[in-house]
Amino acid sequence: MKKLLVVAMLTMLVVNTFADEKKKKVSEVTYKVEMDCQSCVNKITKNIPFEKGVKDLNVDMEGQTVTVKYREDKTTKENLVKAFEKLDFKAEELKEGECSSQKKKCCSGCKN
Ligand SMILES: [Cu+2]
Repeated sequence: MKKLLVVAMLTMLVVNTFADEKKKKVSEVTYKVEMDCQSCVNKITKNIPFEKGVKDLNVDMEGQTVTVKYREDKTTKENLVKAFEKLDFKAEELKEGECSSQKKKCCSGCKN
């Protein structure tokens, strides 16, 4: 009977650890962001990484996209959009397979 209790406690511990890991999950989101020149890019790379929950940032000026890695327990996609808005950029989530901008060039990398 005691053994069963130990097993039950261990199981709970494992489940708890698992739940914590889930909370710390890092997600990735790509936004369509209109960037005209290097100073636009600089503005983003100098500010967005300091937003709460942001782990990593990748700016693609050619493709007019910004990919952000963020902690799901610290921020949301909506919060990140607001962060872009604060810098006067309109960020729109890029759905998978979708072309990122009006520029035809970018479409070479698209899946459709
Ligand atoms: Cu610019």
